[in-house]
Amino acid sequence: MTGTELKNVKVLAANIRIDILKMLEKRGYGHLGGSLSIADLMAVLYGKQLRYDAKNPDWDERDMIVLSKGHAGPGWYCALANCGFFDKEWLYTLNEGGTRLPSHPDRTKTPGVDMTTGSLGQGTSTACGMAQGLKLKGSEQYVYLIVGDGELNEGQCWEAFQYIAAKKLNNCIVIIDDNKKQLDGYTKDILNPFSYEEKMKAFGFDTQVVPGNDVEAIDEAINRAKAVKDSAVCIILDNIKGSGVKYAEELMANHSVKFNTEEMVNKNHAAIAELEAFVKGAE
Ligand SMILES: Cc1ncc(C[n+]2csc(CCOP(=O)(O)OP(=O)(O)O)c2C)c(N)n1
Ligand SMILES: [Mg+2]
Repeated sequence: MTGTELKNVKVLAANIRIDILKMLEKRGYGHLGGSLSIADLMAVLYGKQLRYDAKNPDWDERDMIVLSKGHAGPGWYCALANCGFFDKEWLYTLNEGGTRLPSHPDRTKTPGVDMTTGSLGQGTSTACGMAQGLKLKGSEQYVYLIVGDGELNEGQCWEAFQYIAAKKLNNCIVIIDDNKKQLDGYTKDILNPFSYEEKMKAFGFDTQVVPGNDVEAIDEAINRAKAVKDSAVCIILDNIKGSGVKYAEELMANHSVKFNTEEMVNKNHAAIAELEAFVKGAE
């Protein structure tokens, strides 16, 4: 990454976080931790790696994202809004009747969303099918499959991974958001997964582990993954649920959060102000 690219991606990540905080506070509640933990990844994808045309979201040669951990939809919507897919005002209609931004992504409703998700596990299979279809067509498009660590409790994921690895679908970049927590606790306490790295390697994936909040490391890992020609590829984000927003990282129950107390609203406003100061300082 050049210095300018790095700055732009960091600013994009901060803007995504600002909008996540604002939209969820406006809604009164929402999936805070898992949306924040994909902010840096989304910034690298939309700020650097992804081929897309925001004014023509159905462009034939676009890369595609399958956000299998669909409850982090708000994080994705904020990336799309910041990159010109739709007006930022839409963010404040999250999950309302008639909205174009339902709580979980719906490919029939939101520009830039190519696969409907929300039932955990299923996105792994749909991404696998999309990647296989693109391979058969001889297309150079990529599918970025984003999976949660808790989501990996779903057996369906492992069936899809077995297929992706066996067929060497290196156009499906599997990204595991290992943010250590799932809905109501630590992933290791609920169903100890042992080592995802060893598991993915054993399945046949070229596997890299990178800090989930280091945009340069994420970018380099994607570059490396794209250069792998003879096997499936996986990037594990060593991450923190709520990443990049201190109060959210420190909150134990940070999966779905309510903004119904003065304390929460104050903490949220302070976090927004801090991120806005960073963006201003970078200008
Ligand atoms: C099949 C299915 N079972 C249960 C749920 C409810 N659910 C939503 S999010 C979640 C926890 C997911 O944890 P993780 O994948 O680690 O996501 P993150 O930490 O990124 O929020 C659960 C159980 C669901 N959406 N789909
Ligand atoms: Mg998790």
